[in-house]
Amino acid sequence: MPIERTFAIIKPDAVAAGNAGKILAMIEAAGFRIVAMRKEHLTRPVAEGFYAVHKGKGFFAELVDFMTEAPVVLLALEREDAIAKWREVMGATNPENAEEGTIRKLFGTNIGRNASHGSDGPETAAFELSWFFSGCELQ
Ligand code: 3AN
Repeated sequence: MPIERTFAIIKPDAVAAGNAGKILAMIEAAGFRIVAMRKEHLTRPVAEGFYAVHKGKGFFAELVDFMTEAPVVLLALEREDAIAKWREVMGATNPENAEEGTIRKLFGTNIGRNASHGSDGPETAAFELSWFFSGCELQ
């Protein structure tokens, strides 16, 4: 498996609840190198642009409201098979369906307030990494 990068967010619910440190420890325990990391309170234009593929869906406004309600932690992660592995560590989108021991099962509340984000494929990862990090930060 090749070394790959993915983009992750520790979402507002998890940061506000004081779970960012526990999630970072899980990331390192799962063998990821933290390439870049920044805490930021997203503005609406930044969140809307990031989630542009979901524009027009019923939950779009709710998603943007949630993602801008409090600071998040933005991460560029690297390891073998990073995209699939990070989605495995996060668990299913809906915490109710997530495996025991996953981030969303441990720290998520519902399908919207689900503690973490991860890219769903190589093109998405490239777009999402470049949306938040410049080349010189991704070393
Ligand atoms: P994932 O983040 O697991 O790839 P997607 O791509 O289906 O999941 O959803 C994108 C984001 O939109 C997720 N972060 C999720 O929390 C949110 N979302 C998806 N479905 C709903 C919904 N029915 N209500 C509220 N938020 C949703």
